[in-house]
Amino acid sequence: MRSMSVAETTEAQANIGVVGLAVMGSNLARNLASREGNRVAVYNRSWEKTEALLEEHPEADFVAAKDYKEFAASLQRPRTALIMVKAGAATDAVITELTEVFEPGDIIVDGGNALFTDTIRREATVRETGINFVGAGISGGEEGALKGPSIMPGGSAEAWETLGPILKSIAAVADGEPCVTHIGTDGAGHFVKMVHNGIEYADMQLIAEAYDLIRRGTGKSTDEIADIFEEWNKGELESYLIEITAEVLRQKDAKTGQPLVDVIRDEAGAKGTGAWTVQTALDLGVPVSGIAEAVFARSLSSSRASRNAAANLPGPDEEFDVADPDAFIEDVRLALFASKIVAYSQGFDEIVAGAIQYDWDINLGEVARIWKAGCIIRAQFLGRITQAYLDDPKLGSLLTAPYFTDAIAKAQASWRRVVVAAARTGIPSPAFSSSLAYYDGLRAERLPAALIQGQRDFFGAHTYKRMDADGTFHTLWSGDRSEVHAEDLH
Ligand code: NBP
Repeated sequence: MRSMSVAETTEAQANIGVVGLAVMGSNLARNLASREGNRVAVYNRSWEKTEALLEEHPEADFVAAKDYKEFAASLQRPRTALIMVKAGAATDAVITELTEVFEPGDIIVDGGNALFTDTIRREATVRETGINFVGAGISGGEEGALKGPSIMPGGSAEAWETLGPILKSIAAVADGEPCVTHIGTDGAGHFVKMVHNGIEYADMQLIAEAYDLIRRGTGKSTDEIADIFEEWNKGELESYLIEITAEVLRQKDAKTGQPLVDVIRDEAGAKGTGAWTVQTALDLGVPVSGIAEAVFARSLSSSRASRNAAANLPGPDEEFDVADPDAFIEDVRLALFASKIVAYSQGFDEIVAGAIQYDWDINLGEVARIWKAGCIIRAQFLGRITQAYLDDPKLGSLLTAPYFTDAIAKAQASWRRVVVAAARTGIPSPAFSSSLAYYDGLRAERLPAALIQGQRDFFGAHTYKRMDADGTFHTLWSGDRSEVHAEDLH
């Protein structure tokens, strides 16, 4: 169908509009236009991108606007616009423009990677105009945007009524259901998307550690390790990230013929959503150590100057000499699975804490369900999480759900062997080992935190609680008093 500019049309014709036609926006606009019943208004600050989209995709039913006024005029009421611009100041600028041409009842959706606290702020500001504002996390990158992403919208229930069918029409599908659900009010969608990205960091780091241990422990080639990952992808580790890892490992460099992974600099980049997940977890007091280690591991990798300066620091004398490579590889697989369960459990703990803090009613089983397709952490494994919350909606830690308890029970001997082998031979495995430490900390009957409470009370009179009595106590520690007194401060 031929695309039109608004000047050629006489009435509002589009049921959805997209502002921002870079990689994500143009692919989402094409995805929207490809679905029955949708007519898509498109606008980009610079006309070149709009023009390129129209020229390259004459098959799509777009109504192109040259300014915000034309864009608003091309939309049926309630007007619905999806913003896909660079997160931050650009989003605020577009919101300001749209609120000037939209009316009460219309809907502005920010599909960019906004920080959830920005979304909370924006929702409150836009709500005053009577316009609905929805922050929607969208995962899946360029391909997901075109073929079907996983979508995590927040915002009001009223906005969801109009928006729901449109988002369902473009989302990925898992088990016959679209990978989108109304997450909760205001910033809930972007919060959940942020945690999704944090889990993604942990998942990637764990896979990288598994690869490193196998390569250095067994001397297998990248092609052989690709075969191992392909095999793993047929079992409980089945996931998009395991699948693409095999492909990345198999890739040869066009210039040298070497495995591409050996040519790429070992300095991992980051765009910040992993750091947000950890910063937010620190504020909420939720231990997300697997995610934090993954973020820090990227920082360490890109600290080139420090790494150069430390290159000659002494390591262990012990060689990494694996006697039974097949048994070791199976140990690594199980260690990866156990650590992955910990990372997801920590991520869901953060969502629970966020929901309490910000008063969101988030269905955790639904969150796992909409991550089953379209997004980067998509995996069959997520079905187990959905089931765990269906079986027990009040479930505390995911680790206590029978399936996961069982999986870790089966994996833990391997997990411990791998962490010991890595420590003895000096192979960094921060995510494997911190996940194991978290697991042991969580299940410990008694932790050395009692000593920390003693230290705190000693230097700062921070008080402590006793095992054998209610109330808060402070001890008059040493000094010139010969006796130690405890007094109930209440
Ligand atoms: P970019 O993040 O590269 O942003 C480029 C777009 O922002 C262009 O359309 C540009 O218009 C527009 N823009 C800017 Br910059 N400043 C503007 C302003 N003041 N007013 C209006 N428009 C402005 O695009 P992207 O990679 O497609 O990502 C879009 C959003 O989706 C981001 O928030 C991103 O974080 C998120 N996201 C990306 C991915 C991914 O895989 N890339 C995945 C998931 C989410 P111009 O053409 O006139 O310069």
